Amino acid sequence: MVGTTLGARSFTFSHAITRKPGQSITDGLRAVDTGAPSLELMESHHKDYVAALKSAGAQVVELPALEQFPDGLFVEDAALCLREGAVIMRPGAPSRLGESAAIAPTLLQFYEEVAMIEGLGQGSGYIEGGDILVTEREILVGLSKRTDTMGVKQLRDIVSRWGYTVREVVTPRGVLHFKTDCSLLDEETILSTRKLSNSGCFDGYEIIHVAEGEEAAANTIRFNDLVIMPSGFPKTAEILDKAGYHVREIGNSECAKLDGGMSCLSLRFSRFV
Ligand code: CIR
Repeated sequence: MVGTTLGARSFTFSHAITRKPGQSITDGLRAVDTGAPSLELMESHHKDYVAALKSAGAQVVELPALEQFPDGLFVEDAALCLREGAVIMRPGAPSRLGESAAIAPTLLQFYEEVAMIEGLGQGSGYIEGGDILVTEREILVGLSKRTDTMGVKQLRDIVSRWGYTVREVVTPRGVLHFKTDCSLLDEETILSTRKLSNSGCFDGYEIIHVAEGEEAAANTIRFNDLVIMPSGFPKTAEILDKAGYHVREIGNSECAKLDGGMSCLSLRFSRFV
């Protein structure tokens, strides 16, 4: 397999935080209404997702549902967890702003340093975790409807203290988050849609493209040795398998109705105690 170096900080993790879906998921944000998600089926997929993380070696902190935040299960958008510290995001979706405060107590259990993105007036200073791709050499942040330049600037100011370089890129029009269309597979390799990689933002990396017609397979997670991807994309699963990755497929039909996928459902990080 390509890139199995133990200790790669961009995909070697000890912990994950997840949040259970609640009854209010039917009010979750979505670009296009393709029908109400089933809580029962979503819960079942969520259990499989948590089990996959555990099988990859994660200690999983499973937070209870937050009914006042229908999108609260997409914990990735509320924070960025790095080895040196955590950064609490400031979601660009008004209904999700309060998720930041809700995740803070959990982060404080693990981190001495927890920084915050601040609002800067005139509706600026927004950033969501779904727009942030951490690779071994840099942090890419895609501007989107949820993430603006002032949000990226603040993130850069915070994480540059910890030695990280932030590169501002652009999320394609009509795509919710930067990582809706890409994922890290290893130190050098990105899984991407052609639409995103055509922008040139991954020049210098190895790129594996999702199969044509399987664009929704681009949002996966690499957690230690495992690549967790949504089920229903057999050609992309085969491409990854042939490239030597250990793939686990998880049902995502219900989260997909809310534009959510594998990365959104967890915060992944390392704490060595
Ligand atoms: C939203 O629109 O905010 C949610 N329904 C989906 C969030 C997905 N999060 C992610 O891609 N990181």
